[in-house]
Amino acid sequence: QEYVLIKMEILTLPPALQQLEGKKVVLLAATLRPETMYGQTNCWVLPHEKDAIVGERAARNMAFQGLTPEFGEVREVMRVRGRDLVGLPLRAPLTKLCPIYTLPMLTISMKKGTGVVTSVPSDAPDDYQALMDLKNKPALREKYGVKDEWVLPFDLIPIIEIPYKRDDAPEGAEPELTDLAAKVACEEYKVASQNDKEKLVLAKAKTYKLGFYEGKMTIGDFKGMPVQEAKNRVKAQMLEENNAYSYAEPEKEVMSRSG
Ligand code: ZZB
Repeated sequence: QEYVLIKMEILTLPPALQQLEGKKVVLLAATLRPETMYGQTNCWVLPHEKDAIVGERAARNMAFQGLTPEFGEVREVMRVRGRDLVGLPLRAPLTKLCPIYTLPMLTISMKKGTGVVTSVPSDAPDDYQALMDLKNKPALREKYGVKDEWVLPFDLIPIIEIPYKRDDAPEGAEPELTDLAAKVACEEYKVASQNDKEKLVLAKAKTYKLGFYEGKMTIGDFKGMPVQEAKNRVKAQMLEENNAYSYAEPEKEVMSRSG
């Protein structure tokens, strides 16, 4: 899997990261959709007590791709819990919003990417639903210590226009144009919470496919361009401006002997 790791700079360090005071500290979020970074509204971390935030697996993979100071070596500075990272103000590339905040998402996999996930609720159904859960459920915000102002003012940013056809549309019907494909897909598949795994798989497959093959950028330097072309251009631009790294990951964990 060929990911882009985007740098999300922490603007104010939380107590848990005080020992890094004076340094520039970034969260690295793995994305397969660099062209959607214009639509970021927040960042996700897994808040459960038991999880360290940067997967050791990801750190080891990075070390073997020249992303650490010494090839193949990971130096652990400290461990942080996802919970301690909720509510960080971040500056992320390309989105017009600054700061955006880290929020809890309960379905993050620590076996994929870095465990930090950037959120594009206009085009990623998981992000859309997790954001709606937080917006609509004060009890959920309270449970994870999420302040209203980290969530409620943040609206979807339209970035890609897609001709969307519902599965049950009559043969030959015109597709409806949408620039909020994730919302439309969550509605089509009746997703009610971020834990609706099966429905979200369908919604995600559909938005991935439509977005990639038929989407057109409506924002940014590559406005008007098909997503397929814009993707590598946006990626190259972020790499050039030192806002991102290229990062590959084996589909299966082939590097681990024990697994
Ligand atoms: C921004 C984005 C915009 C994404 C979009 C998707 C979409 P995949 O295909 O299953 O490998 N992601 C990254 N790491 C994790 C993780 N550890 N746990 C859960 N989700 C993670 O999924 C890769 C995508 O899942 C990544 O690309 C990231 O979200 C998220 F419009 O980044 B993406 C239709 C999807 N659209």
